Amino acid sequence: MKTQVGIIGAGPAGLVLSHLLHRAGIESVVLESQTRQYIEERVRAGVLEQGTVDLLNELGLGDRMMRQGLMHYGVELRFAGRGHRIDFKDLTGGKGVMIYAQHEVIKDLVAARLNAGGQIIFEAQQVDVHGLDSEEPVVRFTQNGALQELHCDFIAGCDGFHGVCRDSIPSGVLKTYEREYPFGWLGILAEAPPASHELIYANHERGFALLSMRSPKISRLYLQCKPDEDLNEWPDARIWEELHKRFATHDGFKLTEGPVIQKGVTGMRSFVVEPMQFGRLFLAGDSAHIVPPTGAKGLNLAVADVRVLAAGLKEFYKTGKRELLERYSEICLRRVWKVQRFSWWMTSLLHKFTDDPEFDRRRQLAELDYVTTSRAASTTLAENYVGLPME
Ligand code: FAS
Ligand code: PHB
Repeated sequence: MKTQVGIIGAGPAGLVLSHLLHRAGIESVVLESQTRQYIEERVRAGVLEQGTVDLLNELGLGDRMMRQGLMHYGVELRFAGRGHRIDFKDLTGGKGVMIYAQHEVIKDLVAARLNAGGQIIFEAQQVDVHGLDSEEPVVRFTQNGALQELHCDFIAGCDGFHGVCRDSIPSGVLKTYEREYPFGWLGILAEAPPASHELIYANHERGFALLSMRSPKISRLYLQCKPDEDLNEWPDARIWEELHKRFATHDGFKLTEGPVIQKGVTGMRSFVVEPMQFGRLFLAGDSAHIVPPTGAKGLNLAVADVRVLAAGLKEFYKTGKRELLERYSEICLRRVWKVQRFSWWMTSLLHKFTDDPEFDRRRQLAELDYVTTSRAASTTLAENYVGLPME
């Protein structure tokens, strides 16, 4: 098999890239190790920045999102028993975020790509890459037990944190930056109408909690837990009891309960590799960086990376020039580190650090008080949350 760009991974990064390349008249083949059903049902992110929403609409992929998604123009920060709204519309000149589940985005992207005659090879096993520093890199994989080779001009490593592409770069080339957090998130999906029409980020002495949603009937709730929390110790009743405590307010806020249809624990880390390219291999999304989900940035940063990569590939195929491709890492990493900073800051502002002395707890509350009473400080949060402008 031969194509121009071999894309490994059918997550937000790989699929958006395949659409951007298609629009630029550049061929690509997407290789995905899982089944179509698996990736279309995998519960992950839920918040799309204004820029991601605009790009999906620009690509003609946003119809269902605009019909079924929930546009939000603010969030609530809750602490010391009181809620404080951050008004995105007022603070960012009208921008907002779209609440639309990642797996719904994946469904839309896969369907549109296949309807346009695009090639997505599901259940591609034993994927590995060769000749990254040659003019014609090769992706080898097995499909139904048969060995296949995909010859391409470039490889996009969109295979997530646990993929093969990052590790295929020779040792010594990449520099890794990492921070592990001493907690995780226990997340549930519940058939319960969300108790608030906007997201609530709660800082509580018992730990962080987040009220999010997927639809007017489905709530998505998270609470801070141990990184290796044992779900068996969390029957639904205990989860609801803890959530009630962490969202409690002086004016009697009531959380709506309902059947829990999915629950899981995710660890929290900040991770970046530099550079994000080696020879003809370009890393994008979680294969190059991970952010803690407190800033709701993971999916959006993956999309931001492939916008830069697509522009570089378009310049190369149209003009033969490689300037943008050579600056790919530099351009992406400027945004990656700003988003890392914001995600770390939201995580530090809202979570309980057990080993922190009382001083830090009071400092956290003072920062929350400042962020929710200073226009300058709340503007900083708002402009980062809705998404910083693309370079
Ligand atoms: P992805 O991981 O989405 O996609 C990579 C794809 O590559 C996958 O489909 C995988 O199956 C495939 N793949 C892997 N290895 C392969 C191989 N060897 N060969 C072929 N294919 C291979 N972000 C938020 O903003 N908010 C959230 O609430 C949130 N929740 C999350 C919850 C969880 C459990 C996780 C893990 C992440 C969450 N994230 C969240 C972050 C998430 O949204 C990611 O940032 C986003 O999926 C990144 O997209 P990709 O880089 O495309 O990687
Ligand atoms: C979600 O809806 O899953 C979600 C929302 C906001 C976050 C993280 C996750 O910060």
